[in-house]
Amino acid sequence: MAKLPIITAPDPRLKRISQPVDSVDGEIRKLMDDMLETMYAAPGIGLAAPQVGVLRRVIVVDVAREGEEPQPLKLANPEVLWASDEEATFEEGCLSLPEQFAEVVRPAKARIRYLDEEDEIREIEAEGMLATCIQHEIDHLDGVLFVDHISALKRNMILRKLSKAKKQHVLATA
Ligand code: GNR
Ligand code: NI
Repeated sequence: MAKLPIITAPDPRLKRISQPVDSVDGEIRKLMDDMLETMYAAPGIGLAAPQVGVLRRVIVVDVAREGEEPQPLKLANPEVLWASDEEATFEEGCLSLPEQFAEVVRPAKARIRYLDEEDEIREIEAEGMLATCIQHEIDHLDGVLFVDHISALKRNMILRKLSKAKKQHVLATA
């Protein structure tokens, strides 16, 4: 396993559409394992392949709390088959938007179809934090960040802050 560097905004790779995998083979399984290691180290509750610079439709998620049994999920080509009319609001963060948080409204429940690490088609119905996290990760595969779901005012505040921080970092490390 290997820990991979996480891309932060602004970066054009975070706005691209990721390509489906043909099948979950050894290479994709290694990517899933490296992404889980990267996610746990961050720490985070989800990670999408484009966040580590790989534009493929692969995500990993584990919403188990500290002290609970880990519940790692590895999903390739995840698709929302159904989303509830009922909505839920969670305070979201993103490893690609470090230290930035905002309340985001999304469908409270969703039925997801995906390929598991054995290349088998599976479906799960998610609710609560798991539903929010999976939707957040699928958004990444379509170049969408949580700030795209909030007001332009809040979005621009966050994106300007990150842009400034990156420029400062470049200057400080030049
Ligand atoms: O670690 C993460 N926490 C989180 C909190 C609320 C809603 C979504 C998330 S996902 C985020 C990790 C991440 O950036 N995944 O893409
Ligand atoms: Ni994210």
